[in-house]
Amino acid sequence: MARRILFLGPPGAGKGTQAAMLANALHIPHISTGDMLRSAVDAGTDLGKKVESVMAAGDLVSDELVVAIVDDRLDQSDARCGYLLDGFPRNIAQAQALNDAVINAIGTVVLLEVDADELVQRLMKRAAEQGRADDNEQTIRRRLEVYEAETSPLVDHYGDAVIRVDGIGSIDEVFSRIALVLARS
Ligand code: B4P
Repeated sequence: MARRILFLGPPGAGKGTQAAMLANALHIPHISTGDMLRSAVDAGTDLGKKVESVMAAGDLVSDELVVAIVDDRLDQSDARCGYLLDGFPRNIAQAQALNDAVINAIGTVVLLEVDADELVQRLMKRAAEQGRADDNEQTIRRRLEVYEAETSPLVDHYGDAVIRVDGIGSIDEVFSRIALVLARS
């Protein structure tokens, strides 16, 4: 059966980390809008030039740009047998912009829950280790505000499809929790 899974959660909750592991285990593509946008910035493409300053400020890239790259990605043949969406949709407008067939096909929404102190700690640690442009204290606070205002309403939007998973613990512990709830769903 094709699995179509969506990962929700605040910045630093472990979406990217867990989504990559789960997609690998399920042999489905891991579609991360954050990764696609960072690649565009690194490659200096027209898209990258348009989004660089927005991402560095911790704001959301325009819905039009993001929906277009996701639409293109979902049209690729490897996405026919399922996919894991990480970081998309980021607001209700993006959720509504996906066509009905895609929205109806999303079977499971995994919501990773982590408290704000731990989120800031993780992202500051990554800032020290990797130096991502949007991992600095001011931008991290902005990203958390944007999550609360724009993204958290998606939890109600997806209603019964949402499975809450405690995101505190080691990466392997969190992965085991996700695998368990998915096996039951
Ligand atoms: P994303 O790339 O989606 O970044 P993020 O929400 O900050 O989370 P990320 O996946 O990187 O971190 P994770 O929680 O895995 O977005 C970046 C930017 O792109 C956005 O701010 C926006 O500008 C733009 N963007 C992306 N999608 C968009 C969209 N749809 N619409 C508009 N704009 C969009 O991990 C964080 C850290 O925690 C890592 O260092 C990890 O190693 C660590 N960690 C993970 N699990 C842990 C654990 N269990 N214990 C301890 N540390 C852990």
